[in-house]
Amino acid sequence: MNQEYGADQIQILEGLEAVRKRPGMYIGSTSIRGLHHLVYEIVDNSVDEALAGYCTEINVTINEDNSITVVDNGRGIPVGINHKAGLPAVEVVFTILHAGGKFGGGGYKVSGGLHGVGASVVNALSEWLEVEIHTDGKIHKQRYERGKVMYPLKVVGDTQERGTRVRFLPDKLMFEETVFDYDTLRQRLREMAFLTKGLKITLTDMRLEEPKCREFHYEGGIKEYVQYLNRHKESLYPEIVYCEGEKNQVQVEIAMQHNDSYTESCYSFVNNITTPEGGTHMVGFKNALTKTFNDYARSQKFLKDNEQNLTGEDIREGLTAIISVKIGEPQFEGQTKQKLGNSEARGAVESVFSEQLTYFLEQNPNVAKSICEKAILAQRARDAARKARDLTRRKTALEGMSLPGKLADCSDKNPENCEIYIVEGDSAGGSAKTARSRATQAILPLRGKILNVEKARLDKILTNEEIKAMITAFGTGIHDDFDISKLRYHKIIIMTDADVDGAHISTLLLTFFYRFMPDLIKEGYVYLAQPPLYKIEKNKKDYYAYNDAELNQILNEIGRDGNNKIQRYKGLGEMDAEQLWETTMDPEKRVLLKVVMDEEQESEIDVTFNTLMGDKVEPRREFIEENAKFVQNLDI
Ligand code: TSJ
Repeated sequence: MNQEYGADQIQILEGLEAVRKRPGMYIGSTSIRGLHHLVYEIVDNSVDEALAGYCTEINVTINEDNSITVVDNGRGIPVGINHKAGLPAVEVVFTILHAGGKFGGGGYKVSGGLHGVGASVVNALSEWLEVEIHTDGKIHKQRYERGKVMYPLKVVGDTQERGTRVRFLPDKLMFEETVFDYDTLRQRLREMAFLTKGLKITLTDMRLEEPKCREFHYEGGIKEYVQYLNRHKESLYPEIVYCEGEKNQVQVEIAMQHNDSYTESCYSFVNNITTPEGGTHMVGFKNALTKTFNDYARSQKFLKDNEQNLTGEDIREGLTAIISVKIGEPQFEGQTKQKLGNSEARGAVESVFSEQLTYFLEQNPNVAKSICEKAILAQRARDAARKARDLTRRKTALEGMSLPGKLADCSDKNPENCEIYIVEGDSAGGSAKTARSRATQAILPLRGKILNVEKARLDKILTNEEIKAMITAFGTGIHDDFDISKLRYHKIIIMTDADVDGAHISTLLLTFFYRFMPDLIKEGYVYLAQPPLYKIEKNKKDYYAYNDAELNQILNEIGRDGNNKIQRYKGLGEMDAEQLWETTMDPEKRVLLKVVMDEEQESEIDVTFNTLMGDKVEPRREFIEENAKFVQNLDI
């Protein structure tokens, strides 16, 4: 190896050793989530090249050996010598830890895109990494192993193409898991494509016998994103409100459209990174939206002089929106650094959006009128809801939180030990009450279908008996009053029949939790019980199967002959208390599925729920079939 190389290299290796010592500090975690971050870290660099206007296509491949290849058709990472480091620029990118930039404050990644400083971290955490740059007719190549340079950058061939190719294999010593999930990458890459209009991104999975390939390419960018998010809903008007502009070096892009539901789905991004807690850009958007609509509604006399202003919530009822800003130096705040802090973003969004929205409303009076009318209806419903809520609040205050009559509560008062089974139907509820372990298991039977909260206004939801019963049983309150420390049970277990209706009820309940008490799901308190589908009786012994594969397995084990009696359970009601206990409720034997939610993919979860709840039947079936994706296997 080249002599002059030595001195510089030692220093460099020290840098990357720090990453290998505390990987979580640099990529957030060493779980599967951190593993996927490696890919985003590399792809971000190609997206930056696209934003700079030099790259139109990015190809991501999961190779057979679980390594990842990212190829772009940009200018190629510069191969010339960087004079400060005395090394080719590409080597600097992969071997010098960039202390500032992305890895500010708390030490973990707070900003993507625009700077491209994460490649060395990926390199440090890879068993090996190879980079190939195609430029000026030559292919330049370098290989690293666990961050160490294997040979100086060299020319390995001729090429007519232009661009950068990186292939890396995550280091098994550094990650709890090293198998990439196709769906996770697919969702994030689709999001990136929506956020970067015109950019074509492909994802190929070579691990399968028949490789899977998807292409994401949206000329309309976030306009198409809004269309996509609303795809299973009835939109209030055909147009997508869209605006784009720049002020004080903040690039602003907004797309929005109302649908006929009552829930708000506004998602914000900074430099293509989602900000689930919003921040200044979101505040700017909301301020501008509220003010512009109130001004318009007054000028058009939709609101009379003696009537109250519409609130932001009224105007955002049923709104799907994407707010995307690009900033040179984003500042992130909040515990999880998911909230934008830059004050200039608020002003920039407010000014760009107000001006263009005012113009849009003047040009599209029909759209403006539909939105105003919906907001005014929302305002009236809100008044009615407040009255209903005040009534329930006063009631609980007077009666000292009386628990619902149908609830069979448990005797233990320590929430950590307690579980509540929410059971479909009175008859199954009865069996569950007999079967349960009284000390720690409470039973709340629900009658028939529960209200679809996606399709009802707040006043109706809050007066629904089943919903009121759940709220009082949990003890947490809802919305702004929600207080998770008051939760009376640390396991909320949904128990429904193992059929399509049962799945539908489960998802109605999950939707209610997701909309009104999302922390229950985020904190991992919600579970689905798994009743068996079959009972097999042979020689006085009972076997239970939870799916068809298991049934086959059991039959293979015990022998397929005339002595088998197979019963297919059509509902919980067909089991007696003892069977219900044994198969579904006994903590020693039961299977529970934990409902999980990936906050980074919040917009996707939203869609998944909506898909199920919407009017169109086809996507609903799809969802039920895919239902398992929502949940993780637990305590088998
Ligand atoms: F950083 C990296 F290694 F992770 C990486 C960077 C990975 C991949 C797949 C692509 C890239 C990348 C970098 N693609 N394109 C670029 N472009 C530049 O680095 C570049 C090229 C030219 C100039 C210039 O000013 O001439 C500037 C830059 C930043």
